Amino acid sequence: MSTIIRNGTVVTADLTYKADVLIEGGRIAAIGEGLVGDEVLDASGCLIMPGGIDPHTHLEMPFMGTYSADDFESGTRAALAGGTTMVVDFALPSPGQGLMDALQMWDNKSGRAHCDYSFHMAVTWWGQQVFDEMEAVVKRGITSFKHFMAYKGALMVNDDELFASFRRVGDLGGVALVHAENGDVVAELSARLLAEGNVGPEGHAYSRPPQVEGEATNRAIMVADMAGVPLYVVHVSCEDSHEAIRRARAQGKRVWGEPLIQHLTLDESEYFNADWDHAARRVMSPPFRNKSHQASLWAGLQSGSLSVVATDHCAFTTEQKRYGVGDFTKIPNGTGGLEDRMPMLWTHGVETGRLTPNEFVAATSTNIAKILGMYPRKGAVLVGSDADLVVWDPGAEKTISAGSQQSAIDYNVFEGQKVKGLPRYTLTRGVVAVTEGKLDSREGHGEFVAREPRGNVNRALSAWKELTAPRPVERSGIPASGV
Ligand code: DUC
Ligand code: ZN
Ligand code: ZN
Ligand code: ZN
Repeated sequence: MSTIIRNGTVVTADLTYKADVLIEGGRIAAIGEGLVGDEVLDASGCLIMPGGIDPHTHLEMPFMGTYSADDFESGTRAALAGGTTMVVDFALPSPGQGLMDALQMWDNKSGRAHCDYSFHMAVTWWGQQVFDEMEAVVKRGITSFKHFMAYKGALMVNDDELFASFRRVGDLGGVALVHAENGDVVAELSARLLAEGNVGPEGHAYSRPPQVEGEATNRAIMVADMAGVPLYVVHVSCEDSHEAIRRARAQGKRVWGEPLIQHLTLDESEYFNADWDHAARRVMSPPFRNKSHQASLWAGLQSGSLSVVATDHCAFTTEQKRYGVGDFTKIPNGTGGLEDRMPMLWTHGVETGRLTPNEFVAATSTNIAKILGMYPRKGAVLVGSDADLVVWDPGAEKTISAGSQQSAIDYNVFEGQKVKGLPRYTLTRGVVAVTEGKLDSREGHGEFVAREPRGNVNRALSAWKELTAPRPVERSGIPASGV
């Protein structure tokens, strides 16, 4: 059985052109004119783009005394409904747990996925076992390792551990990821706020000012430079961390930044809403910022200093959020966004003229496929690529509402927002999973995507090698000791 997508315009990260796309065996078999196929999908008025890749999700993750509410089943349904055809989730060993052991847990959970997926491995503690197992993890096709510089007493790693792990990742040809917030300062500020009676959700934002993110981002960049490892900074929310990334890139360092669709479109006023539930539902780390930081993130996407738009999809129900009544530090951190990322970015990015359709494709799919070593199997419209495609209708509109979403939670942080630009069809490896908002996907259809180490290094300055490859200096005339 073959499928042909007719009458559309192909839009990739660098090209826009009229062509039909023929799909056979789950892959793109031909691109051109006058092709024939068994099943015909009409793409009149639509754009044929690589399906979205969300490289930052937390599905069914044990966290802050509970589990995130969307699992691989509901989470990947939400992804497909919004035009995203692949997610990269974080395998998260609890401190002391082996990496391969954690990977087994994520393998088990992900069997229910409706679309393809891969994993990053989190390094939440350090020791010989972690060092040894990292090689086996890379051999399994997982080449990206995440480090939390926050969540003190739980997931956080200290600088000695960060440096050791970064060096190991570099030697294995992988990429280091960081959640960059200064966890010591956050813990200190949180304790003080609580002691002073600031127990509401707005306390969360006060406990994590932009400086804690800027400081940690700068530190991670410098440690990565000394370790020679490429660095990917997740959820860049403010000018302070963006500025550090911009500067590093201008110096030739291999550093990439990932803003989230939430930070691009929602701001800190959400935490001052008089409704406790409204504010708590938006508690995530880093918190939403003011409009000047938002402008900085948009500028980064336009100039290319920021590379990827993700969601950090980590959804909790209202009931779960209420664990934090009377103490904001107990509100499970996280928001949803998987289903809304592409329509929201199209609406606020392309419709407003901030981004071109090609830049939209780069930010939602192609750039991360390259960074993570899975291009052009993913993130491309090329003969031989997986037929993970979205036939995008730039004229289709809807109002976002929890009542009609795939996510398992009872609200949506974008509730009531009008979006323009939606999938007409979403295809996962050639199978039509969504037709004009109607989902017809299959649990278990998703497959694990193994990735190759890219092996690129992060050496900004030629001096780097001299300074970190020490050798003793031959000397004569050594003075007598102890005189
Ligand atoms: N931030 C969140 O808001 N949730 C999950 C983990 C994180 O870093
Ligand atoms: Zn994080
Ligand atoms: Zn995250
Ligand atoms: Zn299902």
